[in-house]
Amino acid sequence: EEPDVRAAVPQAGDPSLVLLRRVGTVDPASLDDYRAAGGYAALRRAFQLGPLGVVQEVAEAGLVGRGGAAFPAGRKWAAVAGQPDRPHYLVCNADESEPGTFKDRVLMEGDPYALVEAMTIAAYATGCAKGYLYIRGEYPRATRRLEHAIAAARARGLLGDDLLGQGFAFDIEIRRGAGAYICGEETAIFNSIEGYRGEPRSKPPFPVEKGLFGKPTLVNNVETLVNVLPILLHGGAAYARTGTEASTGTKLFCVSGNVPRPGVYEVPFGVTLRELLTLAGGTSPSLRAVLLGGAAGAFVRPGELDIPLTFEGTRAAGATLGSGVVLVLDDSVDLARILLRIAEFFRDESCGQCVPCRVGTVRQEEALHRLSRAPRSEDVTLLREVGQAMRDASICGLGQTAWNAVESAIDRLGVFPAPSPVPSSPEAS
Ligand code: L3W
Ligand code: SF4
Repeated sequence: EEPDVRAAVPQAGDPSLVLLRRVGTVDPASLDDYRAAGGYAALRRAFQLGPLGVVQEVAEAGLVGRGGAAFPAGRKWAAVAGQPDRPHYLVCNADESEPGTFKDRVLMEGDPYALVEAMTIAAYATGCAKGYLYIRGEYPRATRRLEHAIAAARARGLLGDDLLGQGFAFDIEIRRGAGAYICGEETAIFNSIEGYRGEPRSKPPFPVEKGLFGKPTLVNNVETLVNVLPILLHGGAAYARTGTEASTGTKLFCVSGNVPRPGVYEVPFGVTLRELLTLAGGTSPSLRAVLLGGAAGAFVRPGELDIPLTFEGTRAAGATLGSGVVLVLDDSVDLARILLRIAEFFRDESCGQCVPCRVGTVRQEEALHRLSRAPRSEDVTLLREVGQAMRDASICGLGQTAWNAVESAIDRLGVFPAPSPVPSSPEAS
């Protein structure tokens, strides 16, 4: 039996938490507990505001997507709400598969009704009668808890034909992934739900216009949706007072690796990486690097721990927040092996649909294997050329970001330094 969710939330019970405030303190099976802890007050508020009012609050909050791309949620919601084509669909992306990411799992296992309520609000605001919760196949406990929460909500009239007597109909169907990372890409999810191979579609058209079954579709990550609850409870403007101007609210970070207290941490945007790591027990003098943003992210050096954890701050430092991965590596870790593992992951998970990614991820892994045996500057040059081709010409985010971590390890950490030139012999001169 896997350890329960509480073990993954070192801050459980801290009254300053927003997104994690119920995790580890309420019974995730009990709708009564959820309501007693403030559940369903946000949906009631949504009904008072009306669909347009909800979209306005989300826009005013400055909420941006938490899956890695940070697209403004208010713009997405307004775009779906304004589409004349019907029906509209809602898809919650719960296919959390980025290596080192486990925040959505903690939310779903520890506070499943929050996601059900947040999906209901999103559907109400954007005119969706049907929602799909696309959940990672390797999350059986989260799936069971959500199945239970959906059934309990339906039994109490919180899902179904006429929610709380408001004349609004909405229901949620769970679809389980089957182990492919690419099925977390939003358009690959649509193909998977429709019964096709989980391959990304070319964008545009964006899902807001033509998504699931060719209809306007709102796709948001679990954490993005759960943020809508505090936004409605306190108002968008109040929500936006936490964090920075461009990164509002709080963020869940998945801290793992060589730290004393790994787990999911919730902090306001703007705290520094050093402050976050202090919460997790601090780092040792043997710290070598921190991988920020996951396999598609970048390495940060020990001298850069004062980087502010915001979208703009990490971008300015040549890194990314991604989905919130903070993987701490000390000098006991063989970095070349970590890079090989990342390259193997992308090669394995590439759907193979487009050449730059299908071939590039293989070439990248081969070059890293050669480099781990003997540094050769030709292989570093090859990695750069292949990496640039993947970034420029791949259809989706997997191929576009498959070289990010390797590039940053070479450029920022000095992995695979160029061999010193062989001194020229006196005869040659
Ligand atoms: C309407 C436009 N909508 C963009 C929408 C688009 C999508 C969102 C972001 O994710 C990230 C990467 C990694 N009109 C629009 C529009 N949209 N322009 O905005 O779009 P995009 O294309 O920037 O990003 P994306 O392909 O959705 C790429 C991260 O994902 N990643 C892995 C993430 C893994 C997890 C996890 O395991 N939980 O999140 C890998 O690449 O950080 O930034 O909805 O439709 N003009
Ligand atoms: Fe598939 Fe890779 Fe192309 Fe994405 S970039 S569509 S994963 S082959």
